[in-house]
Amino acid sequence: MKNIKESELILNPDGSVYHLNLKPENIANDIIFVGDQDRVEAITKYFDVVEFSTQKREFKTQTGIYKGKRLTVISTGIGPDNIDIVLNELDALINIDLKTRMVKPQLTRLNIIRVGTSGSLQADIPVDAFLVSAAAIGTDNMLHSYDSQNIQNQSMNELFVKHTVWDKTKGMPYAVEADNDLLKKFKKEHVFSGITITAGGFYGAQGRVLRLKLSDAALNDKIDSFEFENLKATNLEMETAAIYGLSKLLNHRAISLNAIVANRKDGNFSANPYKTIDELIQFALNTIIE
Ligand code: R1P
Ligand code: URA
Repeated sequence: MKNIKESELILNPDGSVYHLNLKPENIANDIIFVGDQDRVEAITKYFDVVEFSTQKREFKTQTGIYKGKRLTVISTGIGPDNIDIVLNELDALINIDLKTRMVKPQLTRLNIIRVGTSGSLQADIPVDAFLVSAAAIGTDNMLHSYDSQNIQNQSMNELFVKHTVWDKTKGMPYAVEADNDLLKKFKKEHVFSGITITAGGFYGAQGRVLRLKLSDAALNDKIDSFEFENLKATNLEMETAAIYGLSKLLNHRAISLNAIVANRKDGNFSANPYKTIDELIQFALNTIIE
């Protein structure tokens, strides 16, 4: 095996990975992903102790102990392109020897828990609900840079393309499932579950019209009625499919928890999204330590 060149795995002068500014000892094996950098402290304020903090660009990281368990919280910023950076650099921190630049013979698995916000596609999944993504379909193309056909659910891909009469000039959607053990753990009675659609944008890519005409104005209505093996397409956000896809490829476990802040069917937005997010944070933390 050859070592990885400096141009491919870039390290900062202090030996930390390029974008995240982290060294291997700075992270726990259980990592919470959030989009918003201010949400990192909204989580770690519940920790017994915070042992490490850093920030570079939108990537803010804190590691500490919650009720005896070591956890890392990291903000990814918005979108699947950032997930490409975060997951590759986290994996490098634990599975590549940064001194020899060789992949380690013994690989370590991370548990990744996304705590994010999302828009519901279903009238019966109201604002302020919690939702766990049993699977995700990425419409953003990020995963297609990798040899990933084997980890995609091809039957779900095909049905989604057929059902939505997908415009192939946009690139192909990719369907990936959640980690089964984490899904069982987080799928409580009060938590909705379904297929999350991950978009590469917030406005046009999620069917929002302000001043611009959409290329397919009926797309959200077609997505709403999509079902695969008793799972409905439930919500739209911007990271889950990328997290599920790269985690499967790198052999990490991932689950995505969503605070529903918008309902695209009835046009409502949560009256107090920060309260809902705080409740989801507490649910996530207490379920992680179960
Ligand atoms: C868009 O407002 C952002 O909110 C959602 C989307 O996935 C996107 O990142 O997640 P976060 O609240 O975690 O950022
Ligand atoms: N985040 C999204 O990406 N979409 C929504 O509708 C709400 C939050």
